[in-house]
Amino acid sequence: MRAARAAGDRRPVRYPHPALAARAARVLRDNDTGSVITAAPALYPHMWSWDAAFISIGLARLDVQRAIAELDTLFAAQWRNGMVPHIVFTENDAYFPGPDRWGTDEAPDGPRNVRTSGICQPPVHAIAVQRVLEIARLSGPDDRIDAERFARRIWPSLYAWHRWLVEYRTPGSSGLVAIVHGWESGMDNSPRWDVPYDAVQPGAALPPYVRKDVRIVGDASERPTDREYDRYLWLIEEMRRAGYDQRKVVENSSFLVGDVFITALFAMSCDVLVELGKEFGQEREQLEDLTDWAAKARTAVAASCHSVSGMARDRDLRTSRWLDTQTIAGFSPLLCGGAPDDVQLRLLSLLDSDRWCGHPGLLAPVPPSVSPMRPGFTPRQYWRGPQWPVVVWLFTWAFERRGWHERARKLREGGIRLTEDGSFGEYFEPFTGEPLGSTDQSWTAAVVLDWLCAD
Ligand code: 9WN
Repeated sequence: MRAARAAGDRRPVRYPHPALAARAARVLRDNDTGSVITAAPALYPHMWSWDAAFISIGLARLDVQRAIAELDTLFAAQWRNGMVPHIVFTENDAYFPGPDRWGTDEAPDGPRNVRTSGICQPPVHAIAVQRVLEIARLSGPDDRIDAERFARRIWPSLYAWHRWLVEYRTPGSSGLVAIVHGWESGMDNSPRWDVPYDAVQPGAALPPYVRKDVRIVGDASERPTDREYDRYLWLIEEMRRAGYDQRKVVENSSFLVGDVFITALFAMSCDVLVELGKEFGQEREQLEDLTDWAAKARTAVAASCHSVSGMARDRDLRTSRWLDTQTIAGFSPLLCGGAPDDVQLRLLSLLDSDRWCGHPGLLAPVPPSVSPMRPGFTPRQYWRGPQWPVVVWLFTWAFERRGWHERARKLREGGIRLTEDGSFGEYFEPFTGEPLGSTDQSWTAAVVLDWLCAD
């Protein structure tokens, strides 16, 4: 089916849904190296942790075995201490920083047979495993049996990953899961991190480097700045010096921030792991751990809410200061629940208002990464304004789970509206719908496929 030219639309093409689904499937197939689906064809030629989780959900709509293989590949790179690394490197050397810059080969807990980065990304993997299982159950008895075996087999690795986050990444009393690098949040240059990054002072010992991303993305202003990259690389330097010993990393890192969005995802993923664990007969003690971690994470998210706006906040754990920047992460309590009713109502009406999804200029009524009404909103720059389909997917998934079906449906329709130009952009300019960053981004294709198949 061909794309239709839409009269009066700000974009020239809109694909009918069956054609859009076929294109999404083709993106996933084309980005498959045989062993991994790369996050994007040129810009990201490796496996990323949270990308792989979303990709497996889209893959399950096409081929349950392939979805299982993708998650297995990621977890084969899990560190011995439990950490799931943010990048699993392929042989391709078109991405910087590559494995040599990370220097994790000597890390005591690193995996032996594969090269990885030395940090993590948001814990959405349990959510992916459960979703793959749900899809497999609809798909037929063989897929169901395979997915159930897989869920039972991978459960202990998921538990170890969650335990790592509690043991090594929940320092201090805020109860928020902490990150030691903006890349760990997955929202790399979000204004959430501006204040803590100001305190990161790259030393003279920062080895020289040449960025590759800005050569691939034609317009460098869609990417983080060089100033930001200096800081990203300096933090890697600090971790190398700490020998990737997690206690030392957390102790010495000049960037240590309690991430409220990750904390909300962690709470939900713990819930999901409990559900899977009960079904597959995991030990009671571990189920109790997970229930306890979920409750603590929820309490931490609720405690972070601003007394006036209701928005959840990150916390700079180096200075013990709340970070008041209002971004999409402020809606974290709507994902995981746990905030008082009045706060939740305030957040819902804010989300619907013209400051967010109801902004009259938006092409699609889904939340941008930063409110278009805030100073500092930059509609073309990465996590500082554009809309990210994958984040929209998280909201649709969480809202369904909370029983808010009508809200979930509206966001899903908005997500499809945003992406029906068939470009599968990494992120989108909110007013024009122009795809930015990479096109044919695997996780965008995956979430669109999941939305379309759920219709
Ligand atoms: C650094 C792969 C990743 C996503 C992140 C996104 C971007 C990397 C980069 O791409 O980050 O990890 O080089 O910009 O911010 O969320 O996982 O798609």
